Amino acid sequence: MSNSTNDAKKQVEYFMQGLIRRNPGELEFHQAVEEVAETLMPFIMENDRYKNAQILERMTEPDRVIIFRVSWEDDNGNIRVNRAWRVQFNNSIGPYKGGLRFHPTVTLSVLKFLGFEQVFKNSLTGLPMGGAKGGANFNPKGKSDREVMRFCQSLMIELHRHIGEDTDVPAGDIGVGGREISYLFGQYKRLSNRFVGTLTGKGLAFGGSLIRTEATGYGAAYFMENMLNHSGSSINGKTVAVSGSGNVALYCIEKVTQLGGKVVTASDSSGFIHDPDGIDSEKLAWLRDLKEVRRGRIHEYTEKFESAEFHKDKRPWGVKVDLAFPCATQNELNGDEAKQLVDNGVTGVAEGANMPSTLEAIRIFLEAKVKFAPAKAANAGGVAVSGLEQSQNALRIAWSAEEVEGRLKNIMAEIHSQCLKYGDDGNGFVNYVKGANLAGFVKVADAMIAYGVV
Ligand code: NDP
Ligand code: 2IT
Repeated sequence: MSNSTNDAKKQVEYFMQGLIRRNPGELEFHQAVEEVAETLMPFIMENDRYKNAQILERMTEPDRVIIFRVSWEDDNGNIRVNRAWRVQFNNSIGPYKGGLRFHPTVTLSVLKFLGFEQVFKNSLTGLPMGGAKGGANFNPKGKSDREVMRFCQSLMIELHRHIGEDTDVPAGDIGVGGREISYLFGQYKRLSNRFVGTLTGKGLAFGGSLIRTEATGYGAAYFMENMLNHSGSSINGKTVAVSGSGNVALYCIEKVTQLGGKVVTASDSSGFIHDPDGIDSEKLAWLRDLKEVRRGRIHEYTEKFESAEFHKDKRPWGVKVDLAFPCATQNELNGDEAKQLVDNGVTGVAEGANMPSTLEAIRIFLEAKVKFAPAKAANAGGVAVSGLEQSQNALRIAWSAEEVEGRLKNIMAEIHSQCLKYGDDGNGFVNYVKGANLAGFVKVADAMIAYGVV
């Protein structure tokens, strides 16, 4: 190991000790920062401009965190209490922007990791957006529409004073889709008495953008296609594993299939299905109805399609595939599973979910020279089209689906170029983790330094 690599390693250790001391127990946040610090530290140490500015210390401390109680009444008249947060991480290059997550596992640590990554991701899109994340430890599963509505309305009574079209613009994430955004936006409009684009992911009748629903999954597929094209290959003819069966997974499956790939898996928190014949467009339409309309469970797929098998409580990474798209949740692909994928000949992995791969899994992919697209790059299509929804709202116009998808495709290609600029090792291998972290970092860091000591 060279001296400078050794120094950078020591600096990362020292930096992480401080971060862990300041943020005890926030394991997901530590993990997200460590991944960034490992790739950024050598660059920062070589550039006095960033080193002297204590820029990593500043960028890992959110601008502010809002924590509040959400009380609501269930269908039986019981009073229920949840906790909600909005982590406004960094608005150096634009208004805060990022999703809301409703899931029982939501904690401050989870929202800080998501908010921190959002800062880099939004910077990579090239659009003027800062980074934030929010949500609640509320479980929408098994709740009636009216219960979800009352929860959303109660949450917005507090949240509305902290957001605005030029201040902070929330959107969806796990457990927050079209239904929830509609309730949230309806309540925001009543409280503020203004019709403005303060949330994205809205319905098409009230300011939503075409292709926003599809954008994250489509974008991940486009990014994979960009990576493969760069080495003279493509998705066409490849066998593909996807995890999850929510918003990101469903539209990732759709675009991969359109690009000629054969998707053989999908999952939810109860297990995964393996369909060696592939989830074609007809089966996908059925799966979308199961998940988006009937809110059913993934095993029902095997009752409908006999070619498939259900693997209870298992994840799809043991299936032999060429490409993998983890699209469910954080830490859903560990070191052993990464090794299994590599042993089975995987050549490309694109993260549709946020931080689905553990640090060990990422190291294994990079060592094996797998084309590995980190979430900040691969799933940036969702927030990018949210940015386009904001633009359309500000202009009071609506673009066609072709217009929006064309822009999405260009943005994903531009993110790919940015990753090459900073991640190409010159020997034919691209480290997209390094590329995405550095490209996302430079713009935000330069803005912060320009503002002085902030
Ligand atoms: P959805 O709520 O639509 O779907 C989530 C999917 O992941 C479901 O299949 C769900 O299964 C599964 N899942 C969630 N939590 C767990 C868990 N703890 N263990 C196993 N499976 C789980 O969410 P999205 O598709 O919107 O989000 C998926 C991922 O993509 C998240 O990491 C999110 O942050 C990220 N993302 C989303 C964007 C968007 O635009 N929506 C943009 C960029 C990233 P089950 O139904 O059983 O819970
Ligand atoms: O993680 C993400 O990028 C999202 N959940 C989308 C955020 C947004 O503002 O569209």
